[in-house]
Amino acid sequence: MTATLKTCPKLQPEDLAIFGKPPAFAEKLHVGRPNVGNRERLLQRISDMLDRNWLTNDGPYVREFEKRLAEFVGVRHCVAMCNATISLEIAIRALGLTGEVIIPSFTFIATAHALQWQEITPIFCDIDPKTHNLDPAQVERMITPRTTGIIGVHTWGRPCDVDALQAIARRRNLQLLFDAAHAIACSYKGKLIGGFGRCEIVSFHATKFFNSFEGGAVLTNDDALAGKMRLMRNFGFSGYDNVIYIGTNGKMTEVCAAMGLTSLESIDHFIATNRRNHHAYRGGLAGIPGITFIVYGERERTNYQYIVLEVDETAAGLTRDELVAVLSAENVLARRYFYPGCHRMEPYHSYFPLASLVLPETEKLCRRVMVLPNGGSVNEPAIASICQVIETAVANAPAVRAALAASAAPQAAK
Ligand code: T4K
Repeated sequence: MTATLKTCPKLQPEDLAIFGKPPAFAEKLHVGRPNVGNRERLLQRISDMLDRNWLTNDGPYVREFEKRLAEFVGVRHCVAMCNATISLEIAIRALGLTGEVIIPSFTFIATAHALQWQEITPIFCDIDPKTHNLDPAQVERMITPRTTGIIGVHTWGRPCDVDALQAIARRRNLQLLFDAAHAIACSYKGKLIGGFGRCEIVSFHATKFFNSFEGGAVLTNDDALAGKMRLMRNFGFSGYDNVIYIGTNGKMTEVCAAMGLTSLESIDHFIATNRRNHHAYRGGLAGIPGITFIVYGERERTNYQYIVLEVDETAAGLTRDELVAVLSAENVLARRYFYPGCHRMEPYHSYFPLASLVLPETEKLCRRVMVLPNGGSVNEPAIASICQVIETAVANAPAVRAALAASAAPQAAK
C-alpha cells in the first residue's frame, strides 16, 4: 500500500509538524515495509502445501527454493534455514572458527552475536567511510595469533573489497566469509554476491529486499561444507534415528519457502520499484547542504533496497537525530541503522570499553547515517514530500533546533 498524503507542501518552517501543523502523512511510514510478490501465487502454494501435509523439514518447497536461488546466484549450494542469524552461527561452526574473528562494528548486532553465542570473540574493525564496509588496511592491524577468520559485511548491498580481504585471508591463513544479509541480487566485479569467500550468508527477513517472512541461507561452492551445514541445521540427523554430528534446529519451514519462491519471481519488479524511488530521492535531496545521499555505482548490479543519507551537522545546521525527530513528527519513521554500533551495545561495551578509540570512522558514521522508507510503500509524491520536509528543516535549522529543544525541555524536567 502506498502512503497517503494528507497535507499541503511543507515549504515554510511553520508548515512542519514540530510547529504544531498536521503531519505530512496520515499513517506512519516505516523503513522495512515488506516487499510482497504475487499474492494469489503465494496463497495457491500455501493451499497446495496444506493438501500435501508436509510443513517443514526439507520439504519440496524448501528444495525448490534452494535450487532456484542457487541457480539465480550462480553457486553450487544454497542451504536454506530459519533465519540469517542461525545461518551465520552454523556457518561459523561448520568452518571451525574459534578464538577471535574480525568483523565491522558497523553492522546489525546479529553478526557479532552469532560469534559471541559460541564464545568466539568478535573483534570490531573500522570501516572505510567511502564504502561503509570493512577497511582492509584496518583488518590487517586487528589480526592476532588468536584470529581464525574475517566476516565481511556487504552493507546496504554495496560489496566489500572482496579481493583485498581474500588476499589478507590467504596470506594470514584465515577463513573468509561474508554476511550478505543485504546483498541478494547485488554484484561484485559483475558477479552476483553469494559465491565469494568460503561462504556467504543471506537474509530473507520481512524487512529485507526479498523475504520469506523469516529466513536465511548459506550460499557456497564447497560441497563438503554444504553437506556439514545440512546436517547441522537438522540436529545432525543423517536419516531416521541416526545422529552423526552436533546440530541445532535451523530448518526453514515450507510456508517460508513458499513465500521465498514467490518473492524470487518478483525480484525484477522489486528492483524496478526501489530504483525508481532511489532516483526520486536522489533528485529531491540534491543540493541540500549537509545531506549526502549514498548512490549505488552503475557498474554493479544492486537491489537499491536502502535509501541512506549522511548528515553533516556543521553544514546542515541540524544533527542526524534532530532530522530524525523532525521526520518522525511527520510520521516518517527514519531509522538510525546501525546506531550506536555493536561496540557500544552489550555485552561488547563491557568487554571492550575503549573500542571506540580504534573505530573513529565507525563512531562518526553511527552519528551521521539514517535510512528512509523504500519499496512499494512510497511513491514519487510521497518521496517529494519527505525530501521537502528535509529541505525546509535544513533551510530553517536554527528555528527547528529551538523548537525541538523547547519540546524536549518539559520532558527533561519531569
Ligand atoms: N546481518 C545483517 C547485516 C543484518 O542486517 C541482519 C538483519 C542479519 C545479519 C540477521 O538476519 P535475520 O536473522 O534477521 O534473518 C531488523 C531485522 O529484524 C533484521 O532482520 C535486520 N537485519 C535489521 C537491519 O533490521 P529491526 O529491529 O529494525 O526490525 P523490526 O522487526 O523492528 O522491523 C523494522 C520495521 O520494519 C518496523 O518498524 C516496521 C517494518 N516492518 C517489520 C516487520 C517485521 C513491517 O512493516 N512489517 C513486518 O513484518 O531489525
